Amino acid sequence: MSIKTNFETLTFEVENNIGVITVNRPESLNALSEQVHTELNVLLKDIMKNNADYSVAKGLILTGAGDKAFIAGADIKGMTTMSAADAEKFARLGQENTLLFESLNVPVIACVNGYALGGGCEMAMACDFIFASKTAVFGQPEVKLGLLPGFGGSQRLSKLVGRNRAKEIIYSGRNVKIDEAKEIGLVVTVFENKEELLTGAKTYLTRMMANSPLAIYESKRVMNEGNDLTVKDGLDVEARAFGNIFNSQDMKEGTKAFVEKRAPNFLGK
Ligand code: DAK
Repeated sequence: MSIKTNFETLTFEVENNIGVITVNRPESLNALSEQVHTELNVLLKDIMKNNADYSVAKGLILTGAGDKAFIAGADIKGMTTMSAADAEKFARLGQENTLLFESLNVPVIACVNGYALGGGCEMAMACDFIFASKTAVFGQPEVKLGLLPGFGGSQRLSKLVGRNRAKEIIYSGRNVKIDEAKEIGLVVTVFENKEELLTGAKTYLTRMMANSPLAIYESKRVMNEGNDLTVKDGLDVEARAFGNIFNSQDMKEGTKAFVEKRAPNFLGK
């Protein structure tokens, strides 16, 4: 694997084809400084470049170091000295990272333990879905700081939980605890504690790996693309992808294995 893994604010470890990205600033509750976004940008682009054949990972996890937080937001201290030009650069970098998570060819699960506030909630929502422990607390408290969500929260929260609920959460800046987060569909699965959360996400990804990585990626691509389209245009994207996948080895292998009553051996191409 020829990808950079030695960062100051992140760790990246791969085991059994599952890559775990950990934001590693526990002393600041993993707040997103410019350095975190810069390093994340390098890592995500590296994964994109090297993972076309799924040799780096077939699934990814995004999480935060320590017991208290996933990510407690953008680094508020860093923002106090930012010029407007710095802020724009910071916003573009953060937004690009959320788009990179959505473009990666493998599923990305946000594993949220503790606070996922502001930019932290936004990074979690850019992943394919969110697993959380019972201590997870979500929120978009930007209005309390005279800001508004700047890494896509104003768009993605509405799509996940509905526009009215999203407005209510953003205007109030209030915390959303785990029971509510599960009830409104922000969180898919809840685990007892951080250890069970990470083990559970890895078990989930391992089971998923029996399926065709290419078919999973195409499903992800079509669903993300369709998010910005009318149903009619989205159906067109789906039909084209459905036709294209008939050229893949995985489709031939999957259907053949079914007929031959055996487990398929997918290659991701
Ligand atoms: N930034 C920097 N440091 C933070 C931080 C943050 N977001 N959150 C916590 N910390 C630091 C604390 O300052 C403290 O450090 P020391 O003061 O001890 O050096 C350490 O982490 C431990 O935090 P606390 O002592 O406060 O711990 P508590 O358990 O008492 O409280 C808390 C935990 C999460 C309730 C509290 O820390 C808190 O309210 N944190 C801030 C949460 C927040 O408001 N997050 C949203 C940030 S706004 C942009 C794009 C996006 C954004 C901005 C701009 N562009 C377009 C330019 C996004 C904005 C946000 O995310």
